[in-house]
Amino acid sequence: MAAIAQAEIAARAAVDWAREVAYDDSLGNAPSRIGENGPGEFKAFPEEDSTLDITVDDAQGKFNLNTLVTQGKPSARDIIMFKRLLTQLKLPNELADAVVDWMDEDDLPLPGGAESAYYLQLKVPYRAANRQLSHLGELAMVKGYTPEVLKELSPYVTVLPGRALVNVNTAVAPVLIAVFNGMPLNAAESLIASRKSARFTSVANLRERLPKIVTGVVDTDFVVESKYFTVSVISSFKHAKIRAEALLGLGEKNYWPLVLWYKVT
Ligand SMILES: [Ca+2]
Repeated sequence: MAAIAQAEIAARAAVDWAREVAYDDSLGNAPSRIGENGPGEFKAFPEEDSTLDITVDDAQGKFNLNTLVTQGKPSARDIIMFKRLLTQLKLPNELADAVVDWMDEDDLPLPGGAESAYYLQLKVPYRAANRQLSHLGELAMVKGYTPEVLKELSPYVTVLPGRALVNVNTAVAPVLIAVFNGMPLNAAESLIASRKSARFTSVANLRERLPKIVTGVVDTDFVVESKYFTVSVISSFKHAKIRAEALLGLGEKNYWPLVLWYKVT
């Protein structure tokens, strides 16, 4: 068999291994292996010259852009959060209007946005999707999302089905500041330090441990556990090497994770 095919089989096996990591994390047993670069123990083929580099990350540590529009309508509260993220990254607020227009069901542009009328005038014309994003790469079609912007933004945003919210146990400081109105950087950092010693077990538990300066917290703005995980794999077999990514979803009742998509990049 060609080495490239072997490398691909190993990458798919690695994604299956990652499903177990995500499942273990959802049960809260054993120390979580999420975010670690692993594994030492897993190898798809016994050959000396095959290697697997697998990272499983919590997808809900990032801001889910699909929360900006729910059932075709803009979600004002989530848009405010996204604008707070843009402000921190020193990116223009109009980017929020543009992606909301891209996803909302109507064809009426917001002040900083764009609808089909704009996209149909481009050299290669197309229409606004007017539905939620299917993957992060789709952003490149939206007004204002240049390669430079995408480079700045990508570490903090994601595209997940429906209303998958930010997990406060894994979100980085800029994402926490986006979620919580009035949270200064030092409060976000102390929250991160606090969860390192003990993760937030419930929304109520987070409320107790939140710095007093943060007010107006709404329980439905965030979660303390995740249903979605990303897997990144670098698989090499002899001279062949491939990179693959996958999204895992646990479903409502924490079933054995499904592979929602898998792609060789
Ligand atoms: Ca629209």
